[in-house]
Amino acid sequence: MSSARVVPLSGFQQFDVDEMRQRALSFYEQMRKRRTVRQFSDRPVPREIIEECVRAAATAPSGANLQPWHFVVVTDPSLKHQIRIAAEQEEREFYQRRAPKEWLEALAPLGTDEHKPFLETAPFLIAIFVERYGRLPDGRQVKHYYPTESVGIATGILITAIQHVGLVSLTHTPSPMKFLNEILKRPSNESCFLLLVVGYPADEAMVPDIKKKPFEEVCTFM
Ligand code: IYR
Repeated sequence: MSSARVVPLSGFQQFDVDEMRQRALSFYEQMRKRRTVRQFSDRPVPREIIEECVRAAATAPSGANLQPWHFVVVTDPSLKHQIRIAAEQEEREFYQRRAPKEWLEALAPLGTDEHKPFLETAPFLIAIFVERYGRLPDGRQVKHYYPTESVGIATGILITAIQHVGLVSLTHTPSPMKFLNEILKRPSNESCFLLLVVGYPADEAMVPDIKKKPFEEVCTFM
């Protein structure tokens, strides 16, 4: 017999098929407008907006419900400055030396380079950490299951929530990201999954002219 403690499913919403169709369409219409933005305004965003978005992210399903994530929301200008300096140093290495030609060619349509001023301009940097394993108060390790997948799902929800409230984000992946553990004082069982830059777009923001693959290419019904 299962030893799971269960409660009735509550809060599940059902809609008639016409309304489902309408909702599916309008959600798609909203999501297709999402663009990754690299030019941010310094216009402030109330902290509670970001807090609710992170709360939404932390509802994500996770391996054995162990919730192997930690979100560090950075607003302090001196921390942002340190992050920018360290990220640009890694990125210079990447663009000038480490990146193979093939990778640079794949990035060319995005117009990215080692300059990351948005790390100081945007009001929020959210460093999303994966807990590779958990730690009990006595220091013993707890195995985590599918931590990367779990944090990937939570991050997707976070990006969606940010779009939903009328802000933009940039999924930034300075590589390697170890410096974020040091600057943000995170323990060694955590590694940074992604640095999400969040705020309003700059008035003059431009985005690359890129397209999503056609539906038929990304989905098969069988
Ligand atoms: N981390 C670098 C390079 C970069 C890599 C990928 I894959 C991108 O989709 C975009 C950029 C940077 O942030 O510039």
